[in-house]
Amino acid sequence: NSMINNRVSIIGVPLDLGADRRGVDMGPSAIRYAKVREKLQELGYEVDDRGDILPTRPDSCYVDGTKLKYLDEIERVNTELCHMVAEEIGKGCFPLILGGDHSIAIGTMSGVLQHKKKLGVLWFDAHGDINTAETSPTGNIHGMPVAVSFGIGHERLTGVGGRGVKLDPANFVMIGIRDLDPGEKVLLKELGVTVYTMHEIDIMGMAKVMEEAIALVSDGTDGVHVSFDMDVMDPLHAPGVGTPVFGGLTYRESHLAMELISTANIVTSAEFVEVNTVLDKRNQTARVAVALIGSLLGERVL
Ligand code: 5AB
Ligand code: MN
Ligand code: MN
Ligand code: MN
Repeated sequence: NSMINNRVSIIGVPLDLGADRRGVDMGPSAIRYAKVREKLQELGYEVDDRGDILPTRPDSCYVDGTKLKYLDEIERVNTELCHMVAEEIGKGCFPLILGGDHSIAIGTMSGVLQHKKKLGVLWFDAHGDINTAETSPTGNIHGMPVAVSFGIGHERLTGVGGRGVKLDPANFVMIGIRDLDPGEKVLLKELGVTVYTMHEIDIMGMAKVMEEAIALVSDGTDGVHVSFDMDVMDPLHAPGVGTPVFGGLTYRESHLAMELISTANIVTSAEFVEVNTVLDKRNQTARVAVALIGSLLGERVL
């Protein structure tokens, strides 16, 4: 794998404020318990576990005037994450971020953008995560990172990592989507984001979907980020998620997607988020995450 260098830096972000629900804060611990470091070492990587970026826990839910929950702390954690991701890439390491709720994608992507000005993104999720304060039914920031990455949303979120460098919707692809809020549908169409919902995956098959998706994110880009929300999988395979939606990816479909990305040699950073240990069964979801990380970074049966 020539695009991926052989050094991986693990960064844990035990943040759950973006989901306004306990449980995903233990995601990084659960994924480490499922032996992510050992898996990467087996694959021949030199692994540096940078530990966790620790959020403080406000004892009451601070709500911004625009109804965003825990804006202060989410901005602070993401700013720190942005710097750390940029630093690791600067050292020549592949950043692997363990969540935590999906609001951490704000920090991850802005950090990667410091180095890769034309970044492609493969967004695996049951949800669109493209709400704004105006369209969000919950005020939860984990439903907003995609909008923020396009420069749309609260200025304290779009400002993480500096204004100006934002993602191009033409190189942003969503896979596995099956639950969108009304405002999200409007924005996705307006921006022209390519969305492979479960319907397209059923009809085309995952191999064809990934062939097209990989072409879109690697066209004229200087890097590709994989953002993997565990709720993209069917709750049967990944029960430990905060917002489960029926009709998701099977174990094999998700692995096939990771294997094809790996074979294409395009990925330059990745994050696995939304593992909720409180709702999980014997750490199953964290173990699935580690298996997927293996496939994404080159593991094969033979
Ligand atoms: B996740 C919902 N659209 O905005 C909202 O898990 C759910 O990161 C967001 O994909 C789910 O609150 C966020 C209803
Ligand atoms: Mn998500
Ligand atoms: Mn989701
Ligand atoms: Mn979720």
